[in-house]
Amino acid sequence: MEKIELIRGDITRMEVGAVVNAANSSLLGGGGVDGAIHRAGGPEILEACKQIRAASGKCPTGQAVITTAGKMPAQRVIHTVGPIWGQQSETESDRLLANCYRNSLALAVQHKLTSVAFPNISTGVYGFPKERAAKVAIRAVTEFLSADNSIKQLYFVCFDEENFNLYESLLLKTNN
Ligand code: AR6
Repeated sequence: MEKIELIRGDITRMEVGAVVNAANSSLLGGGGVDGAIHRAGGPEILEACKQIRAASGKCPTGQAVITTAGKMPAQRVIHTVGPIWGQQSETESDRLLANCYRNSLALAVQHKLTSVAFPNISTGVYGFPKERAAKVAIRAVTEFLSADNSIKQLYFVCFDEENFNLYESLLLKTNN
């Protein structure tokens, strides 16, 4: 799938329509990529998240919401909440993680954003096995992109080497 590109690095530097954040259901920030995004984008992002909280409450697992990207080069941030590994069955975890990718892409389409950068949702603090998560992510976005023409470029931005290597070999397989 030539619309998918693999990158090793920091997602906060991506010049894209939307950077996806691996948030928690409070939407009020945290560590990992969430902390990095709030630091890089500045307080405007938290302000926008607080407004969403006030209007709509917590964000359920698998769902996504959109805010400003503050000072980051991206246009918007899409905050999605990945499943915590061990809190539900393995198949339910897969389904919820796939929902994160699908719902984030659907929100990007709704907002006419044509490029999206994803971190490796749930594979940090939330403990989702990395290879399993990569397979779910690749399948979910590939299915979405084959049915959609508006997203032109999708980036998997891997921060750690293990995820980068996994995606590299799995994406090679899906291309051959
Ligand atoms: N750019 C890209 N990826 C990153 C960056 C970065 N700057 N920093 C970390 N990662 P995690 P989760 C990768 O723990 O497992 C937060 O506290 C990291 O290597 O950020 O979904 C939230 O508030 C890992 O592969 O998210 C939630 O409470 C991936 O991002 C909770 O953590 C995801 O790791 C969510 O846990």
